[in-house]
Amino acid sequence: MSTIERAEVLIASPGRNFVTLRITTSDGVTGLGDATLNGRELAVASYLRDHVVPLLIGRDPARIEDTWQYLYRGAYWRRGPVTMTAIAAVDTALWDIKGKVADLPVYQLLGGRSRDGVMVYSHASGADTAELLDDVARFLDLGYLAVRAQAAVPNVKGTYGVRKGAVYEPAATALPDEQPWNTPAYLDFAPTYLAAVRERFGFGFHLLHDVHHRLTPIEAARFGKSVEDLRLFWMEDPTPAENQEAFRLIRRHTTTPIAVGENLSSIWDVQHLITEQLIDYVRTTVVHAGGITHLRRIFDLAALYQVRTGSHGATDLSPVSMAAAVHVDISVPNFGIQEHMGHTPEVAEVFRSDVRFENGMLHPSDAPGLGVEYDDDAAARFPYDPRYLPVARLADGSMHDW
Ligand code: GCO
Ligand code: MG
Repeated sequence: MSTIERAEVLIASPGRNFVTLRITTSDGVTGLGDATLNGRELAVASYLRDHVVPLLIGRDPARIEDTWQYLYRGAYWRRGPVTMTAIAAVDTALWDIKGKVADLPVYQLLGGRSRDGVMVYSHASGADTAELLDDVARFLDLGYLAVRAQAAVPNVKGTYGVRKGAVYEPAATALPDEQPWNTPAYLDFAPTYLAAVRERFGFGFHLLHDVHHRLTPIEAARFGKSVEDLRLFWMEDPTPAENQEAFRLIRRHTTTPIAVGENLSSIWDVQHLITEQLIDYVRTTVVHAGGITHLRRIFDLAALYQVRTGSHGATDLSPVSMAAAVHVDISVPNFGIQEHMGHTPEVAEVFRSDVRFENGMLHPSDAPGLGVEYDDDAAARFPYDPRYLPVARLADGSMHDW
């Protein structure tokens, strides 16, 4: 019987930090799993290195479900992003290994294709409406069928989601950047630029918007109502989701579809959102929600309630996660959309991925496993670089959700 012989925690920062788990079997087969938790990377690295790797050595790499249960139940302490990201890394690496052993791409192990390609959205942004419109035009020219639109709220420095250079990277400082927030200004301004996008480009593509947890339920209800005629594909994270009940209030007031889940880590965190049909898209991901095994469980629950998938795919998800996401997305019956921000050439030097973008869709690799390789020599050129996500404060100095 083949056994797990080695499990290495690899940390590299090709422009941003990534933590990767590489498992090697006694037959010399390797599997990769993403373990990146933006701004809290070393916590997952330690969880894996100090508490999980010793438990993996000698285990049967083919027993994916059993290993998942062993790490989840065996921790005693339940859920949480650090635990679930660590379990996800192991799970993803074992699926990669299973694919390589079977000589099949992972999506074939998941039941094969349910569709020809995975529709993705990318991020258009601007310092003002005019700049945003130019950026939307650029993404439509690139063939995107869906575009997310965010513009800087006047006089709110560092509004969420607005790109400064070529790449949007919020975890940009050695200590958390303090950014102001002003809800009334946002509520007045955001509907105007979303309307400007529809006026200029029409309704022939999907338009998305990320509220990024900034509103109370009643404010979110008002926002959703005010943009109903613009027929958004979704408004994302309109209010924080610790209290799943909160979404019932939003639902009572608006038909604007809702997407939630990028910072949630288990099926229990989205249980009521799904079973009470309080959302339309669930944004949990391979890396932060327990790997392919657990994500499929969430997506299957969602399918029962006509909730579709819309996984997170920001730059802090490594190409390993993005590849795994595309294998899942192409196979599940209730796929909705996949976020795709893309990575820089430096990231591609460390992670060689065969995922292809064509006509607004991503296509999985047909290589056995996930189809991603890790280049240790390239990684050695990009050592860990401590970075934090920003925090948000209101005008009176009190903390707000970033
Ligand atoms: C998104 C997200 C990201 C997050 C980031 C945090 O919709 O893509 O909101 O931009 O802020 O992933 O690490
Ligand atoms: Mg988001």
